[in-house]
Amino acid sequence: MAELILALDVLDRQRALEIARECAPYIDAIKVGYPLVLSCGLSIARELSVTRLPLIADFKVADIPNTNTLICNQIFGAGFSAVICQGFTGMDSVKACVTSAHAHNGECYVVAEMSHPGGNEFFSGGVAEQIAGNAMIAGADGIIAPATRPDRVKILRGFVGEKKILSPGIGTQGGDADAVAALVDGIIVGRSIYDAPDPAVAAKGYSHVRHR
Ligand code: OMP
Repeated sequence: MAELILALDVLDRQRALEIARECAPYIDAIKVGYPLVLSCGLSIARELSVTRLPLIADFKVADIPNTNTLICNQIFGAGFSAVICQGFTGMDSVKACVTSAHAHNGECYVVAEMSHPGGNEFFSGGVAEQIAGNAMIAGADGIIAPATRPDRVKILRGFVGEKKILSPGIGTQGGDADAVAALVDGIIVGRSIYDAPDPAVAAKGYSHVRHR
């Protein structure tokens, strides 16, 4: 059984709220990133809270520890329940995000390997494995691993054990929800839901992964 996480990468506030409301019965969390926040501001988190769903801030935080702390404190202060950070910045930077998350009763997920074709250009030869292992030592709640490469998800599972794997790259990027859902704790779906003629119908179409 995997959670279904909607990546709400739309730019218009009303459209975002409408899609979130309509899809809410079929999803477990909403992921918000730079596109929506740069367009509407951090206050979009409070507006989305009407859905009563966990809100994941996907800012792929990747700075020195002090700056990461300042960023994450803003994120959780705005009402988000989880943050996504990069792991290549090193253990101290990841720990800063984890510490902020846990101080706010939130969660921190670390990108181990990205889903797009360039995602393993530099992250090869064991780098993703090391990032996943370090994320666990830093106390992270889980990692992000690519639905476009289920074989890599299986390998990365060996480094995170029972901790969560959230997996983007389903649908538009080519990943198959059914091939990945059994391997992970959450699938992240954006365009295949929000760009569909009826996003709620599209979300419902993926929601069988929640009852496996
Ligand atoms: P779609 O390709 O439209 O389904 O969107 C995928 C979402 O997951 C987007 O918000 C991406 O920014 C995000 N994402 C990836 O696609 N690949 C990754 O490796 C990591 C992320 C992420 O961290 O969420």
